[in-house]
Amino acid sequence: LLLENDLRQALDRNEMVLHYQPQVNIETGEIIGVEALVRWNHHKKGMIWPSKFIPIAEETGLILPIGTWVLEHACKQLKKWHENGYTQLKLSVNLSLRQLFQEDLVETVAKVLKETKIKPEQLELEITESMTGNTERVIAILQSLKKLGVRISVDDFGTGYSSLSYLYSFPIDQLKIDRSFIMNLFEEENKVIVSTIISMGQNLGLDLIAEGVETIEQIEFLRTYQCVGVQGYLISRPLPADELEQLLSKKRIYF
Ligand code: G
Ligand code: G
Ligand code: NA
Ligand code: MN
Repeated sequence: LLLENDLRQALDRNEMVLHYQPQVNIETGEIIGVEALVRWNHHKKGMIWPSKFIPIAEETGLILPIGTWVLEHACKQLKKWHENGYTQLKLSVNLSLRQLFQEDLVETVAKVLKETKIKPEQLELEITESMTGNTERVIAILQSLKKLGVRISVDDFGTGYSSLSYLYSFPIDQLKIDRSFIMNLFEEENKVIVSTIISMGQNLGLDLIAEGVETIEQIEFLRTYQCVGVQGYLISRPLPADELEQLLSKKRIYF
C-alpha cells in the first residue's frame, strides 16, 4: 500500500526512468532496434524493477498514465537518436492488457507519432499472447493501430497457452520467442520448439526475434534456422539512453 501511494506520485516526482535494450540483426551485426524498459528510481528505495511495480500499476490503473509517459518519452528519445544520425533505428514499447483496452490508446499513439514525426513503421508495440483471448475487441484495436502504420509484435511467444489460430486473424508483424526456450536451448525439446516456431513464423511471413540470448551457442543455433533478430545479455543489458548511444556509435556487433 505504501508503494502504491508512492507510485501515484512517481510520475510527478520524475522518478520513472527508461532503459533501452538493443536488438541486433545477426546477419549484419547492426543494431536494428531498441526495446524500452521502464524502471522506477524511488526517492528512498532506489531502483525498483518492473516485476515489483508493474503488477501494482496494473491493479491500480496507474499503468495508464505510466504507459503514456513511456510511449511519449521513448518516442522523443528515438527522435533524438534519429537526429543524431541513427535514422534507421526502431523502437519497441511494451503494452499491458489494460493499456490495450484504454479508450484513447490509438489517439495517444497517433498524437505521439505526429509530435515526434517518427515514421510509424519504426514504432513497434509489444503485446503478449495472453491478450489474444478477447478476440473481437483485440482484433479491432490492433487493426486501428495497424491503420496508423505501427508494427505489432507478440512478446513471450510460446508461453501463452493460447490457440494458434490467432496468428491468422490478428494483424501481427513479429513473433518474439520467449527467453525460457532460448535459455534452455541445450535441451533437445527446446531446440525442436524454437526451430518449429521459427519455421512457422517464416511460413506466415512474420519477422522473428529471439529474446534472452546469452551465449554464442544460442546465436549459432538461431543463425542456422535463420532467426535474424536477437536480443539479450550477450549483446547488452538494458542501458540508460546515453550508454545505449555509445553502443550505437560502434556500428556493428560481431559474434
Ligand atoms: O527487464 P525487465 O525487468 O525490465 O522487465 C520485466 C517485465 O516488465 C517485462 O515483462 C516487461 O514486459 C515489463 N515492462 C517493462 N517495461 C514496461 C513498460 O514500459 N510497460 C509495460 N506495460 N510493461 C513493461
Ligand atoms: O517480458 P519482456 O520480454 O518485455 O521482458 C524483458 C525482460 O527480460 C527484462 O526484464 C529484461 O531485463 C530481461 N532480459 C533481457 N535480456 C535478457 C537475457 O539475456 N537474460 C535474462 N535472463 N533476462 C533478460
Ligand atoms: Na517485451
Ligand atoms: Mn518477453
